[in-house]
Amino acid sequence: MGGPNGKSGLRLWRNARLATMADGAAGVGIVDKGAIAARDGLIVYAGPEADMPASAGQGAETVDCQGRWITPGLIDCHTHLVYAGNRANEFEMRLAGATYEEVARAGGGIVSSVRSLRAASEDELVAQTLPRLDALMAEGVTTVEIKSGYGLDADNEKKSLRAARRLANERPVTIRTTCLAAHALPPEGKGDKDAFIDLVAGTILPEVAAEKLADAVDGFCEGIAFSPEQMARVFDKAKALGLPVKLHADQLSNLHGAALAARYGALSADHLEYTDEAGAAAMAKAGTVAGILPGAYYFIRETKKPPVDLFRRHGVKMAVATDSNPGTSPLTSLLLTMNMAATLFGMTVDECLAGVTREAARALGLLGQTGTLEAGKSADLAIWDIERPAELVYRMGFNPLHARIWRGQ
Ligand code: DI6
Ligand code: FE
Repeated sequence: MGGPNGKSGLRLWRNARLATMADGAAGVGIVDKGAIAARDGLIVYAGPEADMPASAGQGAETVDCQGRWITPGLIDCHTHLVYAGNRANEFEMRLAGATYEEVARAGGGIVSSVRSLRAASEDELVAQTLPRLDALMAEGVTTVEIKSGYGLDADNEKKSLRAARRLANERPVTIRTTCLAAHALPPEGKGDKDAFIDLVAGTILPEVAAEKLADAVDGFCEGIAFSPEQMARVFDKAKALGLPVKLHADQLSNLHGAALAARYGALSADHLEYTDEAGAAAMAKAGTVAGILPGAYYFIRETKKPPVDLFRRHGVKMAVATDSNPGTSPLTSLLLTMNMAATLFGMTVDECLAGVTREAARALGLLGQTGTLEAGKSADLAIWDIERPAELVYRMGFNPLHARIWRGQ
């Protein structure tokens, strides 16, 4: 035995049941009497304990999992986790009969979160976001994507992205940041969306890229936000800056956002309630992942469901994420999100589990590093007190996490 975490950095989890989620494995890739060995935070072996090469476990600090299940650490690939304040007041207005649009006209909506975020310091943003991040991590989440989009000017967009990056110093978790400057027109935009897109492409994105604050660029393509032509200008700039793109597409109407995202080789197109067959076919061809977000559908009581069957038929990969945000999805449970994806959209248990592991990693361009239990990947693990993987999707509001491992620790 080495010392804590082994002098050699070797760790071994044995006597476990694995859901490896490996691409191409049947179902969730079950290994009944499994073991995982890691060296310096990377998996060196994941598979049947009986087949493990002796060298993989020699001298390792060993954990007997007593038959517990191990899945890859969960990945929330679409969140707006960094914001200030909340919008519980708007929730009450909507309960009293107001629509999302009426609330926005009364000075609420995204713009109210913009006011709050601009008034908050970077330290305050970090402090206000940590409890939400902790809630996700308490359920075995090891990677979180976080978007800006409540700053809507260069300084405040950069402040949000810096706050998001700082969370990775505060907690053992992988953070990926996305610049969503093209989220809404800020109050000072005075109705001129094209001029704001000039600002996004001409100033905000170049400054964000120069300071390496974002791993990707996102936008909100919708009647109440930006047109496909405006989004294309944002994407052209992102490509020129070497940043991958993704899109909030077809959430409230079909502007053919899915096809637009596919044309730009987007990592993912998300929401997709109104996506048509041509959109699904284009996404399949481009390898663009569908981001399924049942939290927003539930919270704003949408009735149009994303065409999960079309995605299956065309072979579009599906990720599942919380879309955690103060306006349409104040949700910080990826386990409950899986339950919603199954109950509301008819996704299978295997699809839900893949959606918060392998496919979420793919949606972030991180499939080479995490998202499955395979040699060469980061030892990001969730160890569960369950009898079968379906329990992770079946429960509502119960957390069976036993332990969470990030990069072998
Ligand atoms: N789609 C959404 O549902 C959220 N953003 C987006 O692009 C709404 C965010 C909010 O209301 O604060
Ligand atoms: Fe979103």
